[in-house]
Amino acid sequence: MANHARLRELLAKRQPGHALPGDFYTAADIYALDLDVIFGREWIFVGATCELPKRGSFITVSIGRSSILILRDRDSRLRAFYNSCRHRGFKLCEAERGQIPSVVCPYHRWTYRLDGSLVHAKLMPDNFRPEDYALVPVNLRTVAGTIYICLADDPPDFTPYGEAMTEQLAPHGLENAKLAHEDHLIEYGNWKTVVENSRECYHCAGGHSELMVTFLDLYDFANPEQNAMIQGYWDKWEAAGFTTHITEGPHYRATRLPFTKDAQSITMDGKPAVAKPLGLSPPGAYGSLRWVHYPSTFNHCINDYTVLVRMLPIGREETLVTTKWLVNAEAIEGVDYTIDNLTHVWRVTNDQDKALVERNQAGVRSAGYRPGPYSPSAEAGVLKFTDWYCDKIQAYLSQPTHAGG
Ligand code: 3BY
Ligand code: FES
Ligand code: FE
Repeated sequence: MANHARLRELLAKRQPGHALPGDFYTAADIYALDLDVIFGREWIFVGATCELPKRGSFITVSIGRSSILILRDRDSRLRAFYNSCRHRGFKLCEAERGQIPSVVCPYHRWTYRLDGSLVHAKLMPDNFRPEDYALVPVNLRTVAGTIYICLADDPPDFTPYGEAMTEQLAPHGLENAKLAHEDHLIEYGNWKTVVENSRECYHCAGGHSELMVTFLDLYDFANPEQNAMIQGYWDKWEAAGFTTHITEGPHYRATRLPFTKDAQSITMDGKPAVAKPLGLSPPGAYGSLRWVHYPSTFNHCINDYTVLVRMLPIGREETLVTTKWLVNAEAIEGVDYTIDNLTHVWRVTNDQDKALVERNQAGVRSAGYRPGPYSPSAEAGVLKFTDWYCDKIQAYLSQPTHAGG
């Protein structure tokens, strides 16, 4: 585990408004600390409830060193467990998704009900008590069709985010969606390099020509002309019953913003990729709900699809970026949409971001790296994230049990 005196020194060395000292992106002990303090204690976005449509549907996801099994039980309730058998720890489910009537460990066939209780273990002695060997549960919450888990025994309060996003996501129909496509990308950069890259569009003009056909790079909220334009859209949307206020907390933010003129979706031609809308359509004016939840996701709810991007560390300088495209459950592939048209813009954008992240990581690794200042307007989101991260590390160091370390 990280040396606390050194960590305090590193945090103290950080200049306000600047990128983090290099060790935060490269050091093995800080990576281990991140898995514990951030990924072991915060609520982590994992996916959408529509990915588990039936009783027995499951998905698996790795958070740090633990694989987690998320499933829908016989009462249709979503549950999460460590994906580890209570016999000798065998990883129960290898597949990333599927459907099972019960959880059967492939090693010695211990069998669990979908509520995690152990129902069968052969050749065990008479005094063996199955009730002592249920799967180890993991905290799970859902909000408006999205799923979060927390590995901590005493998770942080989910309510403020849950309430805010219940309202913001209400029109977007995520509970009636289906997963149209999922993509995985490994980016060879520290997870914070990946998140920071996702929190700014400072690089968009030069780096994302396909995205910028429809995406408005809005950051200058002191610009009266821009604000009047946005307000025009907000008035129309508000009149149609959509929330337009910005929802913000220390670890999240949701904003409803327009696209470039006349665009209706984030596609190559600005036209909807899906013939059947997902959720309610704002009349006459389109835009997206852009929302972020630290440490693991940013998303866009558009009239015709929602794109969920999940970023999870799999190594010190290795991050798994998973992109999920949700569409109306009734939409038929090949009739109402094609995967290529639906996914093109975000697939090329993700590839471009992978290249940017990897070069950023390469430069940060250099002995000549000196953290520079963020743009106060264009990189406000990056600063918010790194400040949040430093606050979490600082709070950990200030705990009575660690303060002297
Ligand atoms: O991931 C799988 O395919 C395995 C099979 C048995 C339990 N688990 C669902
Ligand atoms: Fe699962 Fe033995 S480890 S049954
Ligand atoms: Fe980008």
